[in-house]
Amino acid sequence: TEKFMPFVTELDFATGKLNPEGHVITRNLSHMKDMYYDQEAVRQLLGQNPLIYVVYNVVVPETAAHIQHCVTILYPGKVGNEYFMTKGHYHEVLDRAEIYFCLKGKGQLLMQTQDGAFASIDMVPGSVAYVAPEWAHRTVNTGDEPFVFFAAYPGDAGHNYGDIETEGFAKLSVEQNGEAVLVDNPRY
Ligand code: M6P
Ligand code: ZN
Repeated sequence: TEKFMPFVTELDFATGKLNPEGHVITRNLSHMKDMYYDQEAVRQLLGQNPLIYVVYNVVVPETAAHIQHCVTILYPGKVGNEYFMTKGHYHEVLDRAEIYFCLKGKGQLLMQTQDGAFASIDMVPGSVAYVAPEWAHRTVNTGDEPFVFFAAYPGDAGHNYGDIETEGFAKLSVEQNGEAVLVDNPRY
């Protein structure tokens, strides 16, 4: 069999973009409108349909031998009081872990398990967070500039959005008096 050849991707620290860009995923509000709590605020913003985040994925085979890696640029903003966030997911192969490395901006990494545990980690440039096996993960931009982080995870992990699309996370990250706070998600 042919050897898979080593290669490099350049990450621009100023913008977070990869070169080559790889597989690019863009998510606007319309792609995740049911995931925000304040549905009246969603309706008001949908005309404008803001870009919430972009993921640049280095393309490697989706097998356990490989390591998927990507950069996410999560833009600043809110839907009502709730900060812009990623959809969040469990891994399809549930016990696959992940590493998040914050390069720019600031945010929160929200995590939860199927048996009801919840955890959050504040991310600033230099924070290297370990998403342990079996924990769902979502990021939130709590700052006023793009929150940029690099992620790496086993090639066969996959993404399972199912549980999260319907119930969300146990906590919402909202602005209260200029501060980011976690409150119970009434829909959870
Ligand atoms: C990180 C990684 C990716 C993920 C992306 C966006 O970069 O965890 O695998 O796709 O965040 O998150 P989501 O897929 O939950 O929208
Ligand atoms: Zn993941």
